[in-house]
Amino acid sequence: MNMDAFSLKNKIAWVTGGSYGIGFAIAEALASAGATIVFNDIRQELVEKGLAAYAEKGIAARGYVCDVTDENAVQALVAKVQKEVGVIDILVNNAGIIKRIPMTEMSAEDFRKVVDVDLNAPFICAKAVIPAMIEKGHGKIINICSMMSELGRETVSAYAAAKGGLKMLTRNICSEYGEYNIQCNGIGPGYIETPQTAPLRERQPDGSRHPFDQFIVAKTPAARWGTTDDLQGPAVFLASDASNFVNGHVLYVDGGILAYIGKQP
Ligand code: NAP
Ligand code: GCO
Repeated sequence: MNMDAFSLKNKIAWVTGGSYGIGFAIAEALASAGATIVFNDIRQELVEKGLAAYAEKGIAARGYVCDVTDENAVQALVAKVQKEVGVIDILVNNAGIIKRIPMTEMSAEDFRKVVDVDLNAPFICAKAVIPAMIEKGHGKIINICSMMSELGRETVSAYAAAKGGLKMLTRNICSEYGEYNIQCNGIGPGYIETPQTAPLRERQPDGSRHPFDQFIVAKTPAARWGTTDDLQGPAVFLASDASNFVNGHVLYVDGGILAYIGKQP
């Protein structure tokens, strides 16, 4: 097998919400495989922070301020990137939020906000890049799903509904655009150490580990939280020609959580 299949040389990758966290790690990996990195974030200071972080890694990324829930802003961003950098070959729908509120206490407005960022925005961004991918004859879309694409848990109703929908949007983009050599797959990270999960790992006042931290470690065959590094290889695979016959799939990078009933107490 020719390992060049994993190369992303001459490819342009757009990672939404890529200033830090999982998006940044995935962008770093795609850059290591040769891709030119474009990222956006919702605030200028975050874009600046991201640019500095990429520069520290020797990556000449392009950063733009854009709220991925704003279709006009996304369309304008894609046109600007196309003019300044080139046609986007790889889209990573990474930007996401979570609100942990018991469902009966969650406002409809909060529910809508989570669905807007975690499901509507991936639709908006994919819709914006697909026409040029069709014209170019290829494209890769990677949707960052979640354990909650498969499982529910208390307080994350909006997030689980959105991430479950994102799994089906992934399958539908595959179904509708596979004939144009566009592969749309998901990555389903397990529990990963990022700012988004920091509240679930906070040390207790007595110095003990957070109960949820202990729960997740017990639920994970790997007996640890994931790190953003764990997602880098899977992302390069799904962004590269090595996965040209993989479509509509969600690759769970979860240390085995989904396979495991859990350790007997
Ligand atoms: P994070 O640390 O909260 O980072 C999310 C990024 O998305 C931030 O840069 C955030 O910018 C940006 N963002 C949020 N709303 C946006 C919008 N409307 N427009 C543009 N950018 C926006 O999250 P993470 O842990 O890295 O997670 C990244 C993705 O992986 C999310 O989709 C998350 O659901 C998913 N995921 C995470 C885990 C985990 O355990 N961490 C596991 C499975 C899936 P701001 O800082 O300005 O909000
Ligand atoms: C939570 C966590 C999870 C992770 C991730 C798991 O509150 O349960 O935030 O939702 O973010 O999505 O795959």
